[in-house]
Amino acid sequence: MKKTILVIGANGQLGTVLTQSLQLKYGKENIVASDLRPRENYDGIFEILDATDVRALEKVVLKYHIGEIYHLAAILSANGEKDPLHTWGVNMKALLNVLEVSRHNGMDKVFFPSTIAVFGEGASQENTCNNEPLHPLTSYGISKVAGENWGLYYFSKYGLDVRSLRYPGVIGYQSNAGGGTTDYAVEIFHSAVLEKPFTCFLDGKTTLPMIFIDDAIRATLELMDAPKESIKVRTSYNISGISFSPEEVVSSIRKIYPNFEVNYVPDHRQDIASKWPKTINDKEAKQDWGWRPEYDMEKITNVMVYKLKERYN
Ligand code: AKB
Repeated sequence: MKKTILVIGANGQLGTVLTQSLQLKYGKENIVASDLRPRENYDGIFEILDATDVRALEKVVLKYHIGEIYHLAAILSANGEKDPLHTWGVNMKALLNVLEVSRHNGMDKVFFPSTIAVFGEGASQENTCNNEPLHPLTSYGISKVAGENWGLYYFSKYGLDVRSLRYPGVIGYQSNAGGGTTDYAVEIFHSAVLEKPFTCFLDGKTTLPMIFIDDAIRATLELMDAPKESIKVRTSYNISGISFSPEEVVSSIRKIYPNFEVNYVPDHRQDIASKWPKTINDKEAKQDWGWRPEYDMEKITNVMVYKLKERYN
């Protein structure tokens, strides 16, 4: 059956690639991309939309008979700490608008991204399980924990089919990351390919969970395709890709660029990263809808270098 899908935050790191994958899967005419600003050279339906404006959101939903929403827009961890109350306000308002408009307009499904930033005080940092305590120490993390619980609430109270993943740091070549604590893992590849020295804002030994963009997109589509009865976690699913430290990604890059220069100047983002998990246990995602990552360090490095070389040459 044909359905029209709205992607909110379509210009972001995930949104850019997700809109393309959805266009391939469902046809260009069935995907409405939206963001605060237009996207240059976008081939498809695009709407300027601020999801904190509930009327504007409902107008787009009615105009295109939207049946499914991917709500990706949010202020991320590092940027979020510049003005924590603003971050809370924007992230929560946009999500609650999406949930309310969805419930009143008979939405089939809603996707809401969560994050490893939901973990903090009191959670094990190794092999962190889905049901570890959630006491985050960033405004972004707090808004995502609340968002997960609102998802569960709308599912339990109104039967709205809200689904969610806790993304690790996403590594992709298509667009830059923006405002996150894991952004170094994207920026480092740009410096390597441009043969420029790189200053890393995290300490070289800070291991964090990461995932390659293709795995992240596939996980999203697999979760959304899974039969309703197999979705047992209605807050959000842990998903694991690969875990590495800056020193490990540097060793991998040096197999291609042996003279790649890196120095470590940890800043405020180090405090955020130090409280996050190092490795993730994603047993529920594996059991419930068959999640399996495909990209390891070597494969990620090779694809990133190949694709960025293509872009810069
Ligand atoms: C960030 O660093 O804030 C994000 C995330 C892990 O959610 N990439």
